[in-house]
Amino acid sequence: MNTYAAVDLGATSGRVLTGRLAGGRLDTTEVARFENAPVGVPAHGREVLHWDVLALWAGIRRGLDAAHRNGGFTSVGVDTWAVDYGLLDADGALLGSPVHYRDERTLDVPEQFFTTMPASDHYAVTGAQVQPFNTVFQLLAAARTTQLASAAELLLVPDLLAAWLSGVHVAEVTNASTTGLLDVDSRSWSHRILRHVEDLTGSGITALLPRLVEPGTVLGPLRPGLGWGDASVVAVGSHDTASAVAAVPMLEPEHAAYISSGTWSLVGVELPGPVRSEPSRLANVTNELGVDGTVRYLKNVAGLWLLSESQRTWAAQGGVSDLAALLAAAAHVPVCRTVVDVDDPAFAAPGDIPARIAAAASASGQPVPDDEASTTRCILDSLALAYRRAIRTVAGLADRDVRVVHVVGGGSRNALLCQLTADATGLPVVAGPAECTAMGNLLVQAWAMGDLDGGLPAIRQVVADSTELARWNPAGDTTVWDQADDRLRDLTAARL
Ligand code: LRH
Repeated sequence: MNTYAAVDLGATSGRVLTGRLAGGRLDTTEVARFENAPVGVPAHGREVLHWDVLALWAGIRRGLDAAHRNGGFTSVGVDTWAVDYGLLDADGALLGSPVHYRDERTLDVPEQFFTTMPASDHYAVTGAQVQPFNTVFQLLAAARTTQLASAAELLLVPDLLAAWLSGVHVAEVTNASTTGLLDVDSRSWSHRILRHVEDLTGSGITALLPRLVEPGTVLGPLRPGLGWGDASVVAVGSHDTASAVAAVPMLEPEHAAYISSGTWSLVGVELPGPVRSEPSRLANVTNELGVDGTVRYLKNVAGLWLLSESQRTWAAQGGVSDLAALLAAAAHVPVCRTVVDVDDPAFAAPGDIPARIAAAASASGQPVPDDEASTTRCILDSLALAYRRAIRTVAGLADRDVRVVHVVGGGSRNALLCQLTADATGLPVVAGPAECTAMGNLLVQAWAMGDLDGGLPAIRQVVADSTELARWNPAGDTTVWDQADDRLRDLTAARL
């Protein structure tokens, strides 16, 4: 029987899990978990935020050592967050640690880029949302320094790690679709966009990019010498959100919306093809590529990072920072007393989120959350409201009749947030699995290794049969949410 190993790296932690299929169920075991902490390094006259990719590689090696000792594994796949990359020289040596997408180097780049190419032209090709951190903007920022000049190859982070495991250099397409360089129709690099970026930067970006592969491609055996045998390295949905969406237990995908709830909340629907209408572009909805030829039509909404970053602040200040205690206290705070726009750029950078929330509340004339409980409640109410808005936007633009909301990822364990999401949307919420990303990673391997037939429906059936799902019914009356939404609309309009 095959054993699959999933390397699943999130923005705050990484883990290695193993999984086996037995009787139509997936049994998983977490064999290692390690921290993923960004590191600031002085450069260009400021502090540049990097990922510590060598520490991550060390954590992965420890995890796969443990998996090897616990009975071994026959295949392995890697997924991580999107958009970030490492540059390699002509000998394959890594040129510095990848820059973190939350680094500020790209803040002014999209605006400049769109003076050279209409945003509607870019969206017509890529279907990609505009986020300052998209790879295309990172490359334009990198081109202001000498960084690109010595590079021979660019590998997105999960592809870099898969290359270190297998020696095979590719770009897996689900993650490549977050770069802003891909043609979403043909699922291939867009030569038009690449030529444009080359003209702007004077550097040969096209030559840096490896060949694309679809998820489910077996790249080859592990490099000899790693000490874990000759397991196959599989390109899974290497974008963590693609792996998560592949495993959302949607039994009727055409009537379901999903929220992949972790550091970010990725809120969307699954479609057979992209939507690139003008209203879709203006709503900044993205068309990311999914497993099995699908499109993930979704919006990036801020996520539980707002809460974890607040917990970090409270811990440093000697306040209450335990999640269970915070949620228990937040449950007693009246609903929607204070709501903020969770996607306000003011909340994007690491730091004192509670102070920024208090400032936003005060600036908008709402009660100022002045303790941990009321700040936590403000974050959760505001997230639920943002989910409601994103689901309505996405469903409207894709002409979908959404009847159920699936919440997966760490946030699916947050009972208060799930109930608030049901109440705000007026829809039932099905919560779980929490380890959806890792399950999607493992089950795409099962599919690639020939152990599972039937693509996504088969993967989702296994997830549904392997997980205890929780169901949250909406309260019914959404008046308080309608009013809060009006209030927030005014606030957002004021900001824009
Ligand atoms: C979630 C995620 C998301 C991206 C962001 C950079 O982890 O991959 O889908 O937009 O990180």
